[in-house]
Amino acid sequence: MTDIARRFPENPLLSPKDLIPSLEGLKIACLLNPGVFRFDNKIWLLVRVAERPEQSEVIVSFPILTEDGKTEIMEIALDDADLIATDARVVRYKGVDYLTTLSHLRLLCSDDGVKFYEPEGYSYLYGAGALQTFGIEDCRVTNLDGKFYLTFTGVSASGVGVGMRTTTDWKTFESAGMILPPHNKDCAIFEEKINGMFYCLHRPSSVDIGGNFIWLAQSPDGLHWGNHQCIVRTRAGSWDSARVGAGAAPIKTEKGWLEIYHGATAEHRYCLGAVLLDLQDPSIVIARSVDPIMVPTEEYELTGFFGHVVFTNGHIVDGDTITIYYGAADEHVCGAKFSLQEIFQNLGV
Ligand code: MAN
Repeated sequence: MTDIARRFPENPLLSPKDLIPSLEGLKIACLLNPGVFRFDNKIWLLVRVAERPEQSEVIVSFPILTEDGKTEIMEIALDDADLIATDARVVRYKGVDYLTTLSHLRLLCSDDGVKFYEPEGYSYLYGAGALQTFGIEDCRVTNLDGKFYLTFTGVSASGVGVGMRTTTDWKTFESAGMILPPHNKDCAIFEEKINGMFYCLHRPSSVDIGGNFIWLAQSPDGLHWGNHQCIVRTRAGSWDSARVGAGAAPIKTEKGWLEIYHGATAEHRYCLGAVLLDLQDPSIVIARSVDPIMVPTEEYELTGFFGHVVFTNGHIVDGDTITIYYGAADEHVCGAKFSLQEIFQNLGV
């Protein structure tokens, strides 16, 4: 038994029907991949809300943002010879790639970690400017020295990169623009500095030579990143053969920094595994899961907007228990608990 996740019996915790769309004329297609943090004695999710108009049988339609923040709807006839629509998530039209949904981020909170609600007085976070016109996605939330660092995927026709905003009160935000240029995503900043330096994991994609690997970078200020090192590569024939990417910020343990990451095959099956990094020098990989710690097995993970996916970018830690919140089939938000000791067993440490 390699799947050691204890799924919440209440799963899915949140589904598209549970929230109202941000705009009249749009429907929530997916609710997924939340960043997770503690604040004000509550557990919070910063959920990715992916929207589009109700779809018809003859046209595909999706929202995009203008550079000054207005929402426009693109409509393309499904029989248009210039349209390639084979992936639920992306379409290609006249040689340009578009996302089929537009994502923003929304705050929800909970007292028990199971029932989440939208608190009053907090705004939605939308894509802003030329590099986020196709939305913002999959935010990691790092709490470092009393400041929250939000690192998320910013998408536009110029590419997919890592945007960052910071906040201390979740009401006012400072934008640092794009901190890692395309193609890059899955960026998680460590919640402690090491020898005075910020560290992050990130996932550039190299098209011709290389691949979709997890990299480590350092920064003196959290804005300017250098000393990039490739630390986790895909493994041929394995559950993580086509893509690997970091989940949320690494968890500091006595054995090292524990990172829960996702691995995918060429067929787009997403599982979770773990990797243990040296406490003083996180470029040193101490151990890595041979078998995944979580595999899509439940109905809500196998079928949905994009099936056979478990994907996490947020967790909370309480002693031996790690509670991850995860996107299931790119459509629902679910929860699962892991024992740290059982993850160490999976890692053989
Ligand atoms: C991939 C998927 C999508 C996502 C885009 C852009 O296609 O992860 O869910 O919207 O990349 O990040």
